[in-house]
Amino acid sequence: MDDQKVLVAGAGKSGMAAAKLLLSLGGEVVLYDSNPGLDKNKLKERFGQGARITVLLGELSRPGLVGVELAIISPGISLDAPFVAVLDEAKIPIWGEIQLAYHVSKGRLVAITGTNGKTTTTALTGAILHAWFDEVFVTGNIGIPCTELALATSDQSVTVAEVSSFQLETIMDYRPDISAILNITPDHLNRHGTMANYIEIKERITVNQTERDWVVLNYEDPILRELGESERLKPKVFFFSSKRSLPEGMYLDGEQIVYAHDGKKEPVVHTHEMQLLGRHNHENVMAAAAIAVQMGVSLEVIRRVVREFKAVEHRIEFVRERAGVRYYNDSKGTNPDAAIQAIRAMPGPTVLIAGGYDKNSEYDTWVAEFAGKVKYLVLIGQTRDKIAECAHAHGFHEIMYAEDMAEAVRVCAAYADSGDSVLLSPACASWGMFDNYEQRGKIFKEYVRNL
Ligand code: UMA
Repeated sequence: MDDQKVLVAGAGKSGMAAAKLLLSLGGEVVLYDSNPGLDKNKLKERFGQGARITVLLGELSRPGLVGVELAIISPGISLDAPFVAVLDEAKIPIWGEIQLAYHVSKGRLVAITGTNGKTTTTALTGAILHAWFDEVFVTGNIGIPCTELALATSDQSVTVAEVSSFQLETIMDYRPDISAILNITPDHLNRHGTMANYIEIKERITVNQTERDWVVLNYEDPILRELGESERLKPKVFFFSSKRSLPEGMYLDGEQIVYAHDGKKEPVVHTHEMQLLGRHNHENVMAAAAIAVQMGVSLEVIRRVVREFKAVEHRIEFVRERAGVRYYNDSKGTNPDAAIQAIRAMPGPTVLIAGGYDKNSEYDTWVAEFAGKVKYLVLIGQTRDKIAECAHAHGFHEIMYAEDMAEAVRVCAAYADSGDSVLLSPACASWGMFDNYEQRGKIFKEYVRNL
């Protein structure tokens, strides 16, 4: 990498971290962002005086690529973006940001993907491994770019990475020692086009794995069961199940998580001891525990950390109780499937805030979950009409519109009775009204705390 001239596409978190990494390796960087409104000088200043970096904004043309040997692309950028054609034409190879991090990282790698639950599972796996190993890094889609921590890794370290389909789309030889796919349900179809394409990209987490490696898979997800039983898969398979006992693997027996191996059945943890709510969280715990046992962590340590572990921010996060109403922030519920899990996890009648940016999702299965649980639906954002239409078609008519989050929270506080829950779980992305789901969740919490 030293001395190479590399184009880094995207000046967000990933692009900035990738550029810094390349510069510390002795390379030269062309930082490119399609947004012409960014401030070139401010961006350059963030790399310090004399850094070998050029910033290009707006449209990318061939002259800007002179001497460029490699391009590193940020996860949020689709391969259909117009400038990618310019890179292709110039025959410049394109690596994803996680591929660059992999290229320079040392030690063992655990990579976790899935449509939902990956942030919780990554954080929990990181916490368990922290309690066992000296050097553990938790990174990736969870919010810390892999390239930010790559140089800190060592032969002894363990990296736990949350990886999204956006990141997996542009891997080359990325090979985790242990991978996990938690579930695959429709999401990001506006970017990936078809479900078949989305599945293929998610399954790429295993493509470079060998017989020495492991993949942890959800036995109750038909796509993943088929993958686990297929000839094309090279790594060893560890299944977990929330519905049936397995001869080998991790499973839920009533309310007890059990680890079955070598003819033994060992209790891991009882769900009542956990602070994480909902069946989907039991699956996340099983996946994290499965990874940890493969890494040699004792069941005693796994049990202790699982008992102490609290929900990650924005994932069915309890905010406060006011006038007998409990408020939950599930801003990370950015697709219908994630939002279903949140509704199921609610203890009783619920006033739900939903809506946002349209990712071409279908809302039928999510709306079907409302029966007997959701009292009122408060809609915000671009998808308001599409969701309202779908809800009416399913016989759900208790719908209100709010112009912004402030109004949504006010409406909920007015309509919720003591014993009810108010849940922000939008089933949609945040874009259009907010910068990202974190900002949406923080704003919700602020309004709730100020009630
Ligand atoms: N940009 C272009 N051209 C384009 C599109 C975007 O230049 O065609 C530029 C934008 O102008 C912007 C930059 O790219 O300046 C943004 O890059 P990015 O969208 O990759 O955002 P980062 O800040 O680098 O954050 C990314 C992940 N974002 C996405 O995948 C959209 C973060 O995941 C991740 O935490 C971070 O890297 C660190 O690894 C967020 C996310 O929404 C949380 N992920 C999706 C999800 O969880 O569903 C996949």
